[in-house]
Amino acid sequence: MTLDDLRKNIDQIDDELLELLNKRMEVVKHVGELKKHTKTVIYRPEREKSIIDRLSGYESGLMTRAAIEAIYLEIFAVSRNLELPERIAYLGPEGSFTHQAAESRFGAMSDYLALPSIRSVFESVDTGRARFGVVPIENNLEGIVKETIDLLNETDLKIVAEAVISVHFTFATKAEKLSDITKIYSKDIAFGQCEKFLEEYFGAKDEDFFVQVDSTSKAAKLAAQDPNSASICSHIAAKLFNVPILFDNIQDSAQNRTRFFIIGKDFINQKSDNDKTTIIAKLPDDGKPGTLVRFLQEFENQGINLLKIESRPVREGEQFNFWFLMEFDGYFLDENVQTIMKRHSAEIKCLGSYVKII
Ligand code: PRE
Repeated sequence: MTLDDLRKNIDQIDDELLELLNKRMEVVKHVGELKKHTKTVIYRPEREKSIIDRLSGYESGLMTRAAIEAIYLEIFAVSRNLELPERIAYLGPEGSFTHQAAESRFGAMSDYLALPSIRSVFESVDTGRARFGVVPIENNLEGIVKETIDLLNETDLKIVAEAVISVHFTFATKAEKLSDITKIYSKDIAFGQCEKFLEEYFGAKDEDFFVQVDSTSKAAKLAAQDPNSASICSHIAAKLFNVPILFDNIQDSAQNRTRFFIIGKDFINQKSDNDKTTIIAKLPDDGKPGTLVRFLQEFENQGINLLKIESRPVREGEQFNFWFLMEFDGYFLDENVQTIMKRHSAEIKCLGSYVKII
């Protein structure tokens, strides 16, 4: 077969695909109308997961789970926009890793709003300017993001889903040759995490060769304007500002992962077959020993697997008291979870149950 023949074949399949996608969107429109009547939420992460699980289970052909997921997340994004366009706020700037996390959930087609702080993301969701917000919660090298956990305590927003992004840095430049590069833009921590690469390719350089800027996306933007410069930035930032990627994955450690929360207002997920629940517990401080240990013991008694416990100081009062963010396997309406929730109803705030990714 010639290339022309093969392309004709592809054109024919694409026609069929488009016809099927149009058919799918017709059904989705009906779902949207139904949801409008019943006032139910559009975004259903657990349903999206079950569709991807089902399709990945067929194990036929060349489509891997990752490939199916990548394509379907875009299909879902188009579907949701058809049902009701929903804006997604994230901790910016454009091209940040949080932007990448947002796109990994909501696809490239959604209506995004880049905001300058974690607090402003929470506020935009609280006031309804955005339907969902995306914020970092922890990094496996740096630990918890205090601002996010404190705002989850202060506000009444819920966790809709979690996402995990491996932090990969790329080296992007418009220069033809490495020897043409006179400066490299990046953020301090990115320079720090790519030391081996910089040592290997650039060795000893004057201090002004490495230019620190506020964000890796800004670095990409600057590198786009000067062909004799380069930037260490995220893949998405290099793409966004059209700076060719010369090297990918240049970070010293491959184990750099950040976990994000997708937050929403008045949001309850339906139960899936693999849920995780996050709560905030403020245990009474009666000065007697064992309050925390007895509380934790209840989880074991109910056969609930605890995944995380993070303590934060109570700001008010004279004592150095603590409250806890806790995570465990299970759905908040499960009988064993409810036993604990009811017993401690005044002390527990449930932040949501959602599909477990890690
Ligand atoms: C659909 C779209 C958005 C939801 O997040 C989940 C699934 C889909 O395209 O399949 C349809 C839908 O709205 C639904 O099943 O509730």
